[in-house]
Amino acid sequence: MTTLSAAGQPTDHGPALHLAAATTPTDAPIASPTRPSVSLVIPVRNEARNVGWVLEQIAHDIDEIILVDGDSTDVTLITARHARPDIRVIPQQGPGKGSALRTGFLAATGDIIVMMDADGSMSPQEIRHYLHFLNNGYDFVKGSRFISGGGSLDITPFRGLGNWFLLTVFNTAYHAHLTDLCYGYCAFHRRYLDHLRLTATGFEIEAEMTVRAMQAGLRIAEVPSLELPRRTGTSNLHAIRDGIRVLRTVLRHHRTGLTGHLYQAARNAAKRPTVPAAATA
Ligand SMILES: Nc1nc2c(ncn2[C@@H]2O[C@H](COP(=O)(O)OP(=O)(O)O)[C@@H](O)[C@H]2O)c(=O)[nH]1
Ligand SMILES: [Mg+2]
Repeated sequence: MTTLSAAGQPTDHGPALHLAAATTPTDAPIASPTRPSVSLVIPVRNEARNVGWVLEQIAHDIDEIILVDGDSTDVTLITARHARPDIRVIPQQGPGKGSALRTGFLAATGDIIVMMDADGSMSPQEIRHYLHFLNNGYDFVKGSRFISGGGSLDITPFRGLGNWFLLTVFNTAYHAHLTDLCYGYCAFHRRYLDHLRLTATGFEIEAEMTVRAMQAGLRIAEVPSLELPRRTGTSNLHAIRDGIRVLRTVLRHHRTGLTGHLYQAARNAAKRPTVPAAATA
């Protein structure tokens, strides 16, 4: 894994399995010989008062904007289409933000997929930083609010503590040196979507993506991101319920080292089916 320091200097912490593949002729951008095409996936649920502000700032060199709707009951979709008539709107398959993102990823056609929220907490101007690193050898780029140059005006102290705890568990379990875990601003090459093997349905999707990217040996970069306050409305996240889901996700996939083997042994023991009484007769 490779992360970037605040100064943008790479520091290697592990194997970089996919760099060679990224330079093969078969991976050349389809849309243009010079620039890979970009799909932006935005999960949206009742963000009528925020989504227009977000869409109006998206640069026109983003090739495709996919809004994945979670049964919004307000005028989110009307507002969105008014702001950007060229957006694609698709309904999410399954419940939760995770299902919405997975629906959007499958529908995306760009060489690169960027995901961001619709509540105004993420600035579309930062997209170019993610693209810069993807266009220069990295496979998976995640925003971080906790490296120099980043920050959050949205996170509560309680959620900050939870994120720190979950990040510590993650870094310990996977021998990683990341600085943020539960943050939904992220980008990756679409050719790695299958490697991520995503199954999460809720807010734990972001942690699952990071875990899977680590396990697949993708070159990971973190870029500083400033999380702005949600413009209006309230968060859909429940800190304790969703925090537990993130913890379970991080531990479920942990298979290396003594702790990973112990954890999987305990899981398997707990899952072992009991033999029905009739079958033993
Ligand atoms: N499609 C869809 N979008 C969702 C769902 N839950 C949240 N979102 C969107 O995901 C983004 C982040 O949600 P938010 O409530 O702000 O969570 P927070 O940023 O973690 O506090 C926003 O754009 C929401 O509209 C969902 O169930 N379905
Ligand atoms: Mg938010």
